[in-house]
Formats: sequence, C-alpha cells, structure tokens
Amino acid sequence: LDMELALRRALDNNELVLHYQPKVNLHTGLFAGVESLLRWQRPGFGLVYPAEFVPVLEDTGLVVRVGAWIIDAACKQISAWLNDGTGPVRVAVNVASRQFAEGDLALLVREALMRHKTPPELLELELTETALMSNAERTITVLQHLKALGIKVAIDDFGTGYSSLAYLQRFPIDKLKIDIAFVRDITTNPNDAAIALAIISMAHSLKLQVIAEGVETRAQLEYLRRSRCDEIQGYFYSKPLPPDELGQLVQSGR
Ligand code: G
Ligand code: G
Ligand code: MN
Ligand code: NA
Repeated sequence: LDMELALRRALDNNELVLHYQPKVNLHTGLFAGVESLLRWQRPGFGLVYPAEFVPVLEDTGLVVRVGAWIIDAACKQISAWLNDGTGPVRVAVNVASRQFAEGDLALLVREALMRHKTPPELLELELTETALMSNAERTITVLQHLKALGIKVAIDDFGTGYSSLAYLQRFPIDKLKIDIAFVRDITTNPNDAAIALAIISMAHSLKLQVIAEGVETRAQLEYLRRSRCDEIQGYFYSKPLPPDELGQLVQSGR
C-alpha cells in the first residue's frame, strides 16, 4: 500500500522518466530507433527499475494512468528530438496488458500525437502475445484503429506466450520481437537457435520485420545477421540511456 501511494505521488511529482535503448539495423549497420523503458527516480532510493514497481502498477490498475503518461512522454520526446536537431528517432513504447484491455489505446495515442505534433510513423507500440490473445477479435479492431493512425505495432517477448498462428496472420502488425530467452544461448544451444530461425522465417513469410532483444555479444549479433534477422537491441550495442545521452549518441553516429 505504501508503494501504491508512493507511485501515485511519483506520477504527480514527475519522478517517472523514460530511458531509451538503441536498436540497430543488421542489414545496414545503422541506428534504427529506440525502445523506451520506464524508470523511477525515487527520492532517497536512486533509480528504481520496473521489476520493482511495474507489478504494483499492474495490480492496482495504476498502469492505465501511468501508461497514458508514458505514451504522452514518448510523443513529446520524439518531437523534442526532431526540433532540437537530433533528427527523427523511432520510439517503441511498451504497453501493459491491462492498458491494452481496459483503455481506449487508439484514442490515447491519437491525442498524444496531436498534442505534440508527432509524426505517427515515428511511434511504435510493443504489445505482448498475452495482451493480444486474451480477446483476439477485439484485438483486431484495436489494431486496425492504431494502424489507421499511421503508427507501427510489434509483438514483444515473442515465443514465450501463446500466439494462435491463425490470428497472427489476421493481426495488422509490423514486427515480431524475439524474446531474450532464445537469444541468450543462440550460439550454443541448437534448440534456441532453431526457434529463433523459425520465428525469423515465419515473420518474413508473413511480411513482418523481426528484431532480436538481449544481444550481448558479437557472436550473437553475427549469428542473427547470418540468420537474416532485421534488427537487434541489447547491451552489446548500448544499455538504455537517459534522453540527453541518447541524443548525443545519435548525433555522433549519423
Ligand atoms: O529495463 P528493464 O528492467 O527496463 O524493464 C523490465 C520490464 O519492465 C520490461 O521487460 C517491461 O516488461 C517492463 N517495462 C519497462 N518499461 C515499461 C513501460 O514503459 N511500460 C510497461 N508497461 N512496462 C515496462
Ligand atoms: O519490454 P521488454 O520485456 O522486452 O524489456 C526489455 C528488457 O530487457 C529491459 O529490462 C531491458 O533493460 C533488458 N535488456 C536490454 N538489453 C539487454 C541485454 O543485452 N541483456 C539483458 N540481460 N537484458 C537486456
Ligand atoms: Mn519491450
Ligand atoms: Na521483450
């Protein structure tokens, strides 16, 4: 309960911040955008990571309000980078299951894009398989509304939940994100490698892009490149960075 109260205050006191982890295009080697990751600058505690508070946000339903703040903050940041000369940065935002189920996501996104005059093609949402599959027919409608806004949609943590392949081809999505669980031992565990390859192949057959997360070594990167994976994200390239550091990295790299 203390935690819930502290989180309510955190939102009002601007203690929540987004950090940004770069993604790299494996075909070109170029910067391909970022994933935004929530952090809590809690007075007296330092930087608190989502593992410690996202479950509380989910359980209390606060995730709906915080989720709206996150989408607004990401749109604001995209426009700030456009206006300060950093340039176009594609930002992928994580959406909690409950936010997808309970909120009017398309309306929220539309208003945030308009509020900050954000080009929709620079915003991407990362939704989990669980969120998408819990009511698949509703999901199709929501995704159609999101697509109509011109934003991109990815399925996060792909391979760890359950996706009906029949629905996968009916969902208007753009990208699959291979879960870190299959990337970690991709160069040594033939089963993980087989699953990653199957996901890449299926994604491309469905005309979807595919990104691998949690890439920490050059060997993993090279394996994924040879496997025709489109993008990677992970500590090998960069950890998640505060916005000013991300801006500097982008400006120095292109
Ligand atoms: O860096 P990392 O510890 O940031 O994030 C851990 C987990 O917390 C992520 O895998 C994700 O599930 C969740 N998370 C991080 N940022 C967000 C966010 O902005 N929104 C939601 N809903 N979850 C997030
Ligand atoms: O949204 P999602 O559940 O995919 O969150 C990604 C999580 O993975 C975040 O907690 C992020 O900090 C973490 N992460 C990003 N890159 C790496 C990496 O190279 N290795 C590991 N172990 N975790 C990573
Ligand atoms: Mn994610
Ligand atoms: Na993920």
